[in-house]
Amino acid sequence: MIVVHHLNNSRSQRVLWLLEELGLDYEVVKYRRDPATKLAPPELVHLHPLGKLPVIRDDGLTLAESGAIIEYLLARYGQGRLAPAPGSPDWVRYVYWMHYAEGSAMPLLLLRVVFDQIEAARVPFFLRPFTRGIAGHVKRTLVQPQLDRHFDFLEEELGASTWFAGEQITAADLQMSFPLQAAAARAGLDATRPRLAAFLERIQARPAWLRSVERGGPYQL
Ligand SMILES: N[C@@H](CCC(=O)N[C@@H](CS)C(=O)NCC(=O)O)C(=O)O
Repeated sequence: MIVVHHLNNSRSQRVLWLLEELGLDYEVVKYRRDPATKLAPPELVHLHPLGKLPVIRDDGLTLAESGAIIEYLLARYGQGRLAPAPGSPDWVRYVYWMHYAEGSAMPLLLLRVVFDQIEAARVPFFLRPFTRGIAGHVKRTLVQPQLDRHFDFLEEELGASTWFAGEQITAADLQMSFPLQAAAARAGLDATRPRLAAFLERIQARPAWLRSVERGGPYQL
């Protein structure tokens, strides 16, 4: 039986979603973020040295990294579902978006979260103008312009096809769900990018997505 170690409000939601799309049996072991720090519980290092989720266990294997988990599950159980035919033009786009999600989008979004935290940090009053000023400046001049450029690019790409890798939903769309949901929750992605807004509505209306939220618990980024 596949076991998914799942953290609330996190990337591991897309692993549950994938398993629901594939109609596979699985078990969920739930962990909760610390309400103050938002970090995962420290005992996770016994599961994987990096202490991050998702992690799955399957047939004696322990595997971390959501992209690797998705590729593993599809290779082992996908039977050709949720991926374009290898070598096809859609497949090249599929590979691109599978990597883009964690390789390009998430680092920038994390930067935004870090500078938001620095801006809001409780520091001695005489330091506040400096921390706020510097964080605000970096966000305005460096982080947000980059994010906006990515949002424009993504909006444009969804003009070329219904899903990120063609006319059928693929695991690349599942992998892209988290950065886009995070961007909508925390980085200014809104209805001014209507294709991205429609993408988010479309995925969150899928029966398999809704079942994954029932299994994993409330999802609120
Ligand atoms: N690139 C990794 C990132 C894993 C990751 O950072 N997971 C977050 C959840 S979204 C986590 O475990 N955060 C809790 C913590 O850092 O303590 C993946 O895609 O699986």
